[in-house]
Amino acid sequence: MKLYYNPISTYSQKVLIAMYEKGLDFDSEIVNLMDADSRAQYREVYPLGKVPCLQLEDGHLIPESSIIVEYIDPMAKPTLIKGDADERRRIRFKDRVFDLYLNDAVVTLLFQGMKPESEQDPERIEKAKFHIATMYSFMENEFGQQPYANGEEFLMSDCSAAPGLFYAEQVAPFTEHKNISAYWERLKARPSIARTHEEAAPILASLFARDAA
Ligand SMILES: N[C@@H](CCC(=O)N[C@@H](CS)C(=O)NCC(=O)O)C(=O)O
Repeated sequence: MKLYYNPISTYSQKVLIAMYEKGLDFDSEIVNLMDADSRAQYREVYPLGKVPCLQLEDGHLIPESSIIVEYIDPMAKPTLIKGDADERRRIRFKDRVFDLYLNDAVVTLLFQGMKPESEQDPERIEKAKFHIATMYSFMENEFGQQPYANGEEFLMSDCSAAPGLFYAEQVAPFTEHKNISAYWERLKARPSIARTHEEAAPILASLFARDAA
């Protein structure tokens, strides 16, 4: 199987973390989302142009990060979506809210912050800040009671929380939330997550150097 992804993409990082946790072998192709030719070429593979996307040996495509994690979950341990129907629902719920209201909101702040102030969209910024503040309050309470998003074990929901928190350190610091901060320290200590940061670092460094030039 082959993963189309980009190391700095939050949704790609979510899938990479799951892959690395499981130690799965996969081919990969980096899609340069900043480059028009690379994007156009990738749209020949997957017309929506979104990463990540997993391609199976027979050419079949599996887009969407959560669906990819669900697909690879039975392939190797540790299992990332487990328990009875209600426990699985709770894992999927957190996966989804971390995607929609943490990850997307943080990326909105990141991209809006790269624009000159006159081109920023104050309404989008306000909405993103509201989503992040609401998520922080929810997460601070949850992580006061359990070490990981759905209890004692690292699961799919934690794969989803990590990329948003990685970028949140820059645009929506959570240092005042001691339980989220402690959770983030636990996440960063995991080899799977540290590896995604190492892979993203050179691309982020060149991006910021280019912006500063
Ligand atoms: N719901 C999708 C979201 C994927 C997504 O938005 N990926 C971003 C990168 S993090 C992307 O491909 N952006 C390029 C574009 O929208 O053209 C998932 O969970 O995989």
